[in-house]
Amino acid sequence: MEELRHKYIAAIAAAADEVAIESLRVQAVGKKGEISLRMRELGKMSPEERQTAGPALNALKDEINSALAARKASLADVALEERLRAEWLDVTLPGRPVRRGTVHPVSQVTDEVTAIFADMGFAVAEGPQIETDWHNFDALNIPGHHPARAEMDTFYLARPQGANRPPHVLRTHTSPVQIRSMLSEGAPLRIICPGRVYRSDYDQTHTPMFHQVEGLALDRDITMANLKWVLEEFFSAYFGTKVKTRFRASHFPFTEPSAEVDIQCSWQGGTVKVGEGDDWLEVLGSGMVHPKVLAAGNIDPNEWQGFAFGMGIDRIAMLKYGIPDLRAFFDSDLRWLRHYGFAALDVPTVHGGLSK
Ligand code: 2NM
Repeated sequence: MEELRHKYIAAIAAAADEVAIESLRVQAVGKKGEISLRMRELGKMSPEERQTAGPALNALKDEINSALAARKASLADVALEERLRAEWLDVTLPGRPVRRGTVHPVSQVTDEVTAIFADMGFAVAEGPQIETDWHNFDALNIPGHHPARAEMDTFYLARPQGANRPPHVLRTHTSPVQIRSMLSEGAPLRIICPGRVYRSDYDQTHTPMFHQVEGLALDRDITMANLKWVLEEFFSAYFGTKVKTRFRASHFPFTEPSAEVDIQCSWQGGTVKVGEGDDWLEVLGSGMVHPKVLAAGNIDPNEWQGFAFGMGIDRIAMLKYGIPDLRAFFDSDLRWLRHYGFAALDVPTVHGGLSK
């Protein structure tokens, strides 16, 4: 019995895993195990022998069972210790930084401009970037021989000879959107039209695709005075300081009279500052919508009149945010985008202050 006890206690202590423990359990205290076989032999013993052997076998069985359970528990402890060591994690380490994209200055400024004009009751209208030459030119009183229509300024879409559709162009301004709005909404009307426009031109200050915002206000009694107030209100809100404007007589086919608008600025060490000084910077074209343009938009020029204006978004973005090179706007250089881009939550609102 002492031999049995020794053999199993030593084997259990040496068991390396649960499989070994289970096999020892079957071998020692299983139904056909050694202890069970010995217990079956109790019947053949004399009553005296059985009196001592019975309790001793039971005690041994209990002892082996406890040793098995203890070994099992200690193996589990070792396994847990090993996992804790291997899967150790420093939860106090800083997170890995996630590189976020930025909002392009053109998008930011478009949102700023939209917020300011929305505050003055202008809705946003959008339209196709591929236009018929009627919407882009004829409806705007730009005749067939006008230089703006020449191949060199306008991107014409290929049209097979004898094709059964009008010539199409990449829009050269967003005015065709205003023609479409006149036709679909009628008067009165107060809209701005921001978007991409295309002209075949590429140098220091021109890219073949750029961004414009045009405005249109039609009612029975709109005048140039309303235009001047709206523009001064706009520039002051946009630049975050009172900005004077200067109107110079000009000429556009789609407005009569027409004016180019300058904003007050100063030059210091090669950088321009808006809203101070006594220099002027040309930023905008405008005028009273030509009666022929109203008529093309199916609006009666004897009943309605209004102002329109157009300016470059890229240009006013450069002025406000001190961006020196227009062409870099469209290079998609990540270093440039990270430098001049805006945080996604830097959302412009009139009440929140537009300039930061
Ligand atoms: C400009 C300058 C002057 C203009 C005119 C119109 C329309 F469609 F209503 F007639 N929209 N925009 C306009 C007028 C645009 O850009 C320099």
